[in-house]
Amino acid sequence: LNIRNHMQKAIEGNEFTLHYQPKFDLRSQRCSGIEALARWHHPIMGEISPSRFIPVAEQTGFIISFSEWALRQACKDFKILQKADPELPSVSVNISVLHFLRDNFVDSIREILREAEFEPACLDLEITESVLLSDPEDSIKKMRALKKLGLSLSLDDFGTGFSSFSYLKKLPIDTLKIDRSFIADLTHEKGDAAIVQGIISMSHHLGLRVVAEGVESKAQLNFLQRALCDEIQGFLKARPMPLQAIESFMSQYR
Ligand code: G
Ligand code: G
Ligand code: MN
Ligand code: NA
Repeated sequence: LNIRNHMQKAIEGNEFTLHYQPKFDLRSQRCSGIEALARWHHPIMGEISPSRFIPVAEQTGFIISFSEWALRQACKDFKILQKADPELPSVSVNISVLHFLRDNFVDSIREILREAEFEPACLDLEITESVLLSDPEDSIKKMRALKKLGLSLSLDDFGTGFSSFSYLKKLPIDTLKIDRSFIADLTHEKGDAAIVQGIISMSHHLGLRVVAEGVESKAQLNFLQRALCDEIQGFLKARPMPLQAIESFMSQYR
């Protein structure tokens, strides 16, 4: 099975779509944003998960055109969703390290925002700690330049990478997303509970908002509420869903 050769055609054939998973503010109970998650429906091979095709796209270099497609599509879809909920704050798009590290990454984001006539404050980019591995100072500069464009930055999958706390305090990010591996056993593993509580208080002292990912149970939600986590995302509240579904979800939610 060779998904490699099918990827360029897949963009042209509209085989990729973005699904959206809402995040919720624990204080106001309102939807605090949505995350775009790519889906590939191949006419013969069927559904191909991003955890399979993103790594292949990264190996082949296709990730750049894919990523630009995803950003453009998220901007388009967000404008539709804003009609269902004019108060919807922003859409988050996952950014591949390889895309982020390209010299012209900031220019490409600026160009996409301009072309889409998109309000920068409504775009959030999810990056991972791995952008710091090769040249941390250069990555921090890039992040500052992105913030200057007016968008927001989230640090995704936090806790699974190898970045050090000395960098964390320097990062011009807005939000930290606690990886779902720490949330999964939160209510029976003392160690995970301590780590999650610690990440939340540390983040607040650094002036960051905290999102807990992969919240699946009421018990996890209760813990996170007591720990003063800002936002949650996960199957307990909502799964990633197609544009039309999130559109009706949003209008019900208002
Ligand atoms: O939605 P799902 O759990 O299947 O996503 C699997 C992985 O693929 C996650 O790590 C997610 O961040 C990543 N992913 C989903 N959509 C995109 C995308 O548009 N771009 C990039 N770079 N990664 C994505
Ligand atoms: O790497 P990233 O955090 O972007 O990955 C998001 C992935 O997590 C998506 O593939 C999404 O489908 C998945 N996801 C979202 N909520 C939950 C959840 O509550 N439980 C589990 N197991 N996965 C989730
Ligand atoms: Mn993410
Ligand atoms: Na994650």
